[in-house]
Amino acid sequence: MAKTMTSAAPGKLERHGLTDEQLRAIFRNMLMQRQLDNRGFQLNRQGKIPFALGSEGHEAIQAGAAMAFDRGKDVLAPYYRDLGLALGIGFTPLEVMLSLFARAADHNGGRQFPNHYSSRRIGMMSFSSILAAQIPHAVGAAYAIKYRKEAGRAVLVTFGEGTTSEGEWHESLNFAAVHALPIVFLCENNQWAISTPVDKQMGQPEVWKRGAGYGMPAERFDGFDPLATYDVVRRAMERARSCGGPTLVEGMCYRFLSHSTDDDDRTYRTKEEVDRNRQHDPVPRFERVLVENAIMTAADVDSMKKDVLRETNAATDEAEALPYAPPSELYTNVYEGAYEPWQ
Ligand SMILES: Cc1ncc(C[n+]2csc(CCOP(=O)(O)OP(=O)(O)O)c2C)c(N)n1
Repeated sequence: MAKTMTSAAPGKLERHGLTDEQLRAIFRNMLMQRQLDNRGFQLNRQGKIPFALGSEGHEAIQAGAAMAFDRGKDVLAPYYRDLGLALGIGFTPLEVMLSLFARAADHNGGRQFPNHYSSRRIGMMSFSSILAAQIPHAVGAAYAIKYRKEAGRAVLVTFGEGTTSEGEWHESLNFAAVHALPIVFLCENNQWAISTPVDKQMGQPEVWKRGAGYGMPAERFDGFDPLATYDVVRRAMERARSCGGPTLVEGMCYRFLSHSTDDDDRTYRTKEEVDRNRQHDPVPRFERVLVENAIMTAADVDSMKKDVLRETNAATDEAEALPYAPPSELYTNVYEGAYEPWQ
């Protein structure tokens, strides 16, 4: 498969079969991602939550990839920056807030790291903080799908480019290729791994090129363009679902915020570099595409933004008002039975 960089210059609409409604859903996801991201950082600075991660700059790649996911059939093995993928396959803003506030009603009972969701309901495995830990799990799920002959299902696994230096990444790609598993490896290349830039991470800076070494098709695309992302991920998922084997795809994007609320990116990269990349911000860029192609009017965009803010505020207030898990449940699902470590 050839390397492709699909252009999404404002004014040009390559819709890849998506309806107007689906295009608007992608845009709403991108707006919601950004709103929730900013809310997480605000809540952290207000001292209300201990930690938040930003996916700013990943909106297009995640909203586009989520549109290629078949809900109820496919399995998502995400990484910690995948807010938009989670939202795009059916996770709700309230569920996001329950995780950030670590409330008892959270799927993990408020015990996971904030921003680390999971949901059996929508086929989403638990987010991992351990780089690449999700990748052998995803390959295992793909192996199970093949073993049970469940054609029509596939696994989508995601990771940053820094994670491709981990041993599990290489072992997983090799195993998936040998067994022709139904899986898509999606690299969200935001060009930084906390403070490590790509040129200090790898000798071959184009992750997709490693696909050839494992004997699987690979493709690189413009990850600031949700429709180019959709096109590439959809083709790869269809290939996986129809027993065609694994694919490695790499979306080029940029991390606009610090790695998390725990670091300050001004200590390792210049403001000029961030500003330069901001000029290609995928959110206003896709807004222009939709307005110029009469998919939405400026008034529609304005009303959608207000609606997203309203929903974010309501989810924030609702989650904040809910209780933490009671101390008596500290060891629930940690130790079997009534055992308590101090006994
Ligand atoms: C096994 C392991 N090693 C190191 C870390 C610390 N760590 C957390 S995030 C990160 C950078 C990962 O970068 P990348 O995979 O490019 O994803 P990004 O955060 O840029 O989206 C590192 C080194 C970790 N969590 N797990």
